[in-house]
Amino acid sequence: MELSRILYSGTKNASSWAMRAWLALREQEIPFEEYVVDIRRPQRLENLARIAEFSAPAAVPVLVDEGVVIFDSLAIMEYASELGPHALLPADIRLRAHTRSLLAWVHSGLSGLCSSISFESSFYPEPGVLTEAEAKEAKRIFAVWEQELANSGGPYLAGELSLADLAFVPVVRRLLSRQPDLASWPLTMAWSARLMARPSVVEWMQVAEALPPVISDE
Ligand SMILES: N[C@@H](CCC(=O)N[C@@H](CS)C(=O)NCC(=O)O)C(=O)O
Repeated sequence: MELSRILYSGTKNASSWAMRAWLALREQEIPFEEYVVDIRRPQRLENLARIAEFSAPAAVPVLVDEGVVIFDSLAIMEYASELGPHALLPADIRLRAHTRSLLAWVHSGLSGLCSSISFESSFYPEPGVLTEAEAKEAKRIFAVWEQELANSGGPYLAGELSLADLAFVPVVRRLLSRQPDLASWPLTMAWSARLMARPSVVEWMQVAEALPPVISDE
C-alpha cells in the first residue's frame, strides 16, 4: 500500500517556516507530496482558513502523515530527524540539548531579527541595507556561529549537519542578501556558503527566486 504523506507548504519566497520543515524532509530523503498554499494577500486568509479545518494554528507548514496531523515547523523537523536514515540531532545528550537551544532560539524569533528583516525582502532586487541596530545584531549572530563552528570543529554547527543548520538557512539568506562583510568570521563565511550550496537549499531557492516578489506584512 502506498504511503500518504502530504506537506502543506507555502509560497517559496515568503514561507521561511515552511522552508525549514521542507528542508528537513528533503535532507532525510523522506518522500512526500507537496501542496503549496498560496500565502500571499489577498488569497492568504481564505487559503489559511482551509488549513484551519484540520490544523489548529491555521498556518503552514503542516505535515499530514497517514492521517496524523503534525503542525509547526519544529515538530515536523524533529519528526523528519527521527523518521529518516540519519538523525539530524547529535547522539550525545548534552550536545543534543545545546543544538536544540539553537533551534529554540530561531523558533522564538532570534531576538527579534527575523521580524525586522523579512524573508520576502531577501528576494527583492534591492533588499535594502541593515539599520545600525540590525547590523549590530547581525554581527552578534555571526560571532555566535563562529564560536559554535570553532567548538564543534565543523563542518556544521554541531559537527555533522543538524536541524540547527537547517533552521538557520532562512536567517543566512536574510543576512547575506544585505551583503555583509564576513571577513572577521571566516568559519561563518565558509559554513554559510556550504549551507546555501546544499542541493536541498538550492532546489527551494531556484523556485523561490523565479517567483514575483512578495510585499511582506511587516
Ligand atoms: N511557529 C510556526 C509558524 C508558522 C508560520 O508563521 N507560518 C506562516 C508562513 S511561513 C503562516 O502560515 N502564516 C500565516 C499566519 O500565521 O497567518 C511554525 O514554525 O510552523
